[in-house]
Amino acid sequence: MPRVFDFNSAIVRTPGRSVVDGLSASAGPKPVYEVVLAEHQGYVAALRAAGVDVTVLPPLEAFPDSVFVEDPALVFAEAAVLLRPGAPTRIAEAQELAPTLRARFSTVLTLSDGFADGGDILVTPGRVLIGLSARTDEPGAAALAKLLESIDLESSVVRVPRGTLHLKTDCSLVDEETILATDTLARSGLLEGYRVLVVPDEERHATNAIRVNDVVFIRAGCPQTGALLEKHGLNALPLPASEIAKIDAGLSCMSLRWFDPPAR
Ligand code: CIR
Repeated sequence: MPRVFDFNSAIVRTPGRSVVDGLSASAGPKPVYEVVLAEHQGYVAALRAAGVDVTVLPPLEAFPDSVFVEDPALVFAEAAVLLRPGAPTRIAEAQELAPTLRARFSTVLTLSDGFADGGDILVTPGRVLIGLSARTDEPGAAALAKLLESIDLESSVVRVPRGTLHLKTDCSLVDEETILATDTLARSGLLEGYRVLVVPDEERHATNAIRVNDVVFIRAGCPQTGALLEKHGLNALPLPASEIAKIDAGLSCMSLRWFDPPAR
């Protein structure tokens, strides 16, 4: 039985040159295209080294944030869900992904109400957390909970602390019962029932990690988080992501990952 972080398949999208105009909540410097591309290539190589078959989609210049394929869709072994991203410049990214998902999943559900970004969805064993944020609203969360129920997935709706882009900006699942999180999220009560590893404040950007099979990808330059995970018996793999961080992104956003059961 595969664990929720066992993946053998992933979809990514090569960043276009327009990625430098990706959305950002701050007025800081724009990312440098070549460095974003190098970070993306390192990420794809790490997924492949972890045993994942990666499909690389071509860049979409009309959508600066389309490299962050996690936001317009959700994927599970049993089905895919096309979402409605909450940023007006991103909503049409879902239809760009639709043909690829339809070719891989026999069931592709479509969110028809409200807005929801994949970055707000944390999949844990037995429960999917749906975060309400500036991108995911109540109608979107309620419609998504219904779709998940139709594929036998239980969910709970939680409120993401104000000022946090997505639920997974501040947390990630690192084993069946453990979540790596910021202190703010740990104190919010929203992770009740899980063991929480709190990242030191100066490394708060390390919380957007991803567990892929037996490795946890974390952002490079976060040694305390690496040590925290190692102490917990986990294998941390640091990956450069400081350039995509300039447009508010982290490691989970750059792929859709699932376990494709071998044909019987
Ligand atoms: C955005 O604001 O939509 C992009 N610049 C960053 C998206 C990051 N996605 C994620 O955390 N799932």
